[in-house]
Amino acid sequence: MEIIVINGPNLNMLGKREPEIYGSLTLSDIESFLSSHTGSLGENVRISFFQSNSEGEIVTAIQDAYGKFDGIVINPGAYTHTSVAIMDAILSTGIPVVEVHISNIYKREDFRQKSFVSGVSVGVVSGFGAYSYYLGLVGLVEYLMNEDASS
Ligand code: CA2
Repeated sequence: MEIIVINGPNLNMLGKREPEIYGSLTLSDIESFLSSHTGSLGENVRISFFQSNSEGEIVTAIQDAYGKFDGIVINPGAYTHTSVAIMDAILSTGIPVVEVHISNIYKREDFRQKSFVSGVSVGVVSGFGAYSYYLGLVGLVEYLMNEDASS
């Protein structure tokens, strides 16, 4: 089972600024944590990573995932709240997606409480810090295993 974890704009700055909101781990720390824990989710689970600050590059990464990846964990960053293009890319590939957020977007400003991605996702994890990525990954693997079993 091939999973890609996609991170959107400014998430490459994790651990460098605003630790009170986004924690002290860097994106590379989070990716290492996920890589070292995929084995416990099943011996056939493999994980890849992609980050971009550009909406178009994220759309292309989602399109390119078609035929290569079984599922996507995505933190679209601020594009969560604005991007019809990312929503359409997810719909166009039909790849199961789990949306994750470090902060609880529903406890923050009004503009963060709208997500274009939630409605095209299998599920959403928000507010558990860096651990949201792991919880999202566990949920996605479970979803894909059940999907396999029922097809
Ligand atoms: O909570 C999340 O994971 C967010 O997706 C993070 C986005 C924000 O726009 C979303 O509303 C919620 C922002 C990521 C910015 O990351 C930074 C990391 C370090 C320093 C500054 C920003």
